[in-house]
Amino acid sequence: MKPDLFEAPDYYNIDDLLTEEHKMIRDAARSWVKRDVSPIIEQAAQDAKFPKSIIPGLASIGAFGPYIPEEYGGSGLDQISYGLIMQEIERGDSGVRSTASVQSSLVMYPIWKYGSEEQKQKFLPKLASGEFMGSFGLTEPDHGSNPGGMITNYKDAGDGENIILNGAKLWISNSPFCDVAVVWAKNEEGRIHGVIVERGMEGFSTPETHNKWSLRASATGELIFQDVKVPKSNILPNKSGLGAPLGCLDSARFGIAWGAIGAAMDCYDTALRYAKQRIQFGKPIAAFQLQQKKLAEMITEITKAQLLALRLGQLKNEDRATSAQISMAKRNNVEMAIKIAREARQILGGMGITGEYSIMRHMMNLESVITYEGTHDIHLLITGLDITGENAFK
Ligand code: TGC
Ligand code: FAD
Repeated sequence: MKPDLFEAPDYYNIDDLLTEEHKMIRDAARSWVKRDVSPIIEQAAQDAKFPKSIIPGLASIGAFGPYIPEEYGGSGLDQISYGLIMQEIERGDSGVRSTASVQSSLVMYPIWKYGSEEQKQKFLPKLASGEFMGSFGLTEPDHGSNPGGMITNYKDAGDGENIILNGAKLWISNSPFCDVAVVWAKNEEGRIHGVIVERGMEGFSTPETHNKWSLRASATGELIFQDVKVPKSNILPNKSGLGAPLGCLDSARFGIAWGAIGAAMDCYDTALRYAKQRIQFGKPIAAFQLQQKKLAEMITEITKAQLLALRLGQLKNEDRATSAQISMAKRNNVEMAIKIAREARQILGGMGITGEYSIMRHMMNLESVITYEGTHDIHLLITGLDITGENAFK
């Protein structure tokens, strides 16, 4: 792969709206990605292997629980810092950002928000340091966009101490190597609860899903529960119902809205540099109007997405961001990134399909990003419901 020459576009001087702390956190993540992710990520994707060697680095830049309070091992940062870290990581690779998103927003967040003090003390510091890695099991083979229909369930073991968990989750990021899984399951009354399942519990297995053309540097798999005995003390006590997992998704979708900007910036920056250097018909291809149209539209869309994410971050810092606003940003920014990846690929001609450049990897990764955490269609329907009051899901 070519050396990482990334220079971040900031067409509207958005840096002026960030604090010195924001910029410091962002720049630390950016340097780490250049030094520790860029040199290895193409090979990891080609080999379809999550590079576990980067886990300590992710912890060191605050990617595991950026906004979780320091007393639990988190970094105690604001939401804009969280977004900027996700942007920089996804600039490197969406699969690496996935690992961080799941750990922070889908594993640490529910334990922090819905867990008991004992659960927080037991799990959060180890998750923040990367000693424990987590996964989040909501999707099932027959329940993707409609998680409320889930069939994974538990019943009382009758011994006063345990529950018995049965079911299966599919498409689970980090599952093949997770130490703990936050699993959403129905109790005997059909109410959804979060349960912390730990590796080693009998009847719990995590087979890997192979042959993916997307997010190849992220490990994806199943979570299978066959009469797994789980202590009742592992049930998250402080929130139940579908709103509990959906609340976690709000936090993860926010991170994706920022992360997608990173992937788009990398594609744009690569294509711009290439267009200035590649000579055809005696001129750099950047001098042709057709290529300028692509590049000009890319920087316009990136700038709009940056402003959308920043405003959402401000609202989230004030605890005023609605789920529907988060959906709009996730949907818009991922679509923006995937379109830019496709156009950028064309600017590189044949070179664009090789692993010498990051663009094709970003493009394939974004096919997952536009589907997970709520598909492109589902987020449109969330906006539709919000503005019309009419539910078009069912
Ligand atoms: P609905 O009746 O609308 O809602 C049920 C309850 O949930 C509440 N709620 C929310 N709460 C917090 N945040 C949100 N975003 C919420 N959306 C809804 C709602 O108020 C209600 O509460 P209550 O108290 O009245 O019961 O539910 P529905 O069954 O009609 O479904 C709505 C729908 C389709 C929007 C929702 O289910 C949905 O978002 N579907 C998409 C599923 C999804 O996003 N799955 C993601 C799986 S995790 C993943 O992909 C990780 S990838 C990670 C990575 O690698 O980065
Ligand atoms: P379906 O729900 O079957 O949707 C198929 C199509 O139908 C889509 O185009 C959808 O938009 C459309 N559709 C569905 N319902 C409607 C409707 N009401 N109106 C109009 N159109 C509709 N899940 C987890 O729980 N944890 C994870 O860590 C996780 N990681 C993932 C990693 C990867 C790489 C991938 C690909 C997925 C991951 N997922 C995870 C699952 C992901 O959230 C689901 O794939 C996603 O929610 C869509 O579900 P589905 O694939 O079952 O598609």
